[in-house]
Amino acid sequence: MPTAVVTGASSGIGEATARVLAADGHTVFAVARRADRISRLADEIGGVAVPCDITDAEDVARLADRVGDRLDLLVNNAGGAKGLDPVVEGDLDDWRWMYETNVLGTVAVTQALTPALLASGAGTIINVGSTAGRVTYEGGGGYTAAKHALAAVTETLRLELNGLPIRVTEIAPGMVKTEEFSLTRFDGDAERAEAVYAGVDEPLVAEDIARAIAWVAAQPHHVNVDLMVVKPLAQAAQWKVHRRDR
Ligand code: 8X3
Repeated sequence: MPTAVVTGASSGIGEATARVLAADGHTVFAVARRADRISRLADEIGGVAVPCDITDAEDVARLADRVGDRLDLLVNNAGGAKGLDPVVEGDLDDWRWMYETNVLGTVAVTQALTPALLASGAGTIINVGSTAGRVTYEGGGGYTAAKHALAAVTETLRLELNGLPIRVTEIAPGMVKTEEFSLTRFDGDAERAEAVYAGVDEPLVAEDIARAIAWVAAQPHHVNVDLMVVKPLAQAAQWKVHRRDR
């Protein structure tokens, strides 16, 4: 059975991805900080729960030990946004958190698991970026900077791994309505979180991105999908979102 590591598997895109990959025949290592959630998920999908804070070096080393010598697929999904303040008013702790989780955590996990991906002879790394890694928008400074950095890391990795049997993909979702993304951004303010999706017919849901990830992983190994940008029909651009009654 092929094996897959999915970070940020306790909810949203990560959880949905773990489910879809398991249904596609992977043994999934579900990785996140919240042990209770991933252990329930792992029980349901016949996977392995690995409690891990990807920004903690010891946790990441333990993850690599648990995965062992061989890994087919790494989905670096853990990350998120905090705040929607203009750059000149931004909270630097929020910026630090975004860089640590979206960028440095992804790099740490990738470093730790690359030997196992190489050992598979046909490894795949899929980094979950964002449309925020391709454009900028007011208030998005800390998040767009982190996701642009992640896009740069993904592209650099592809260059550096050229000639080795690991392909590297960035999936860049636009507006996805998940349980927690906007709640985290607005520090638990449910009203502000909900307003992001107000009047939008069918924002993407986590399963939409999970299916895209599974499709990329299912291509023959010589097919490297460099970048897949996925937005809801209602979102023509980062800033152009059709909303009912407006
Ligand atoms: C999420 C997309 O529009 O909130 O990655 O930056 S957005």
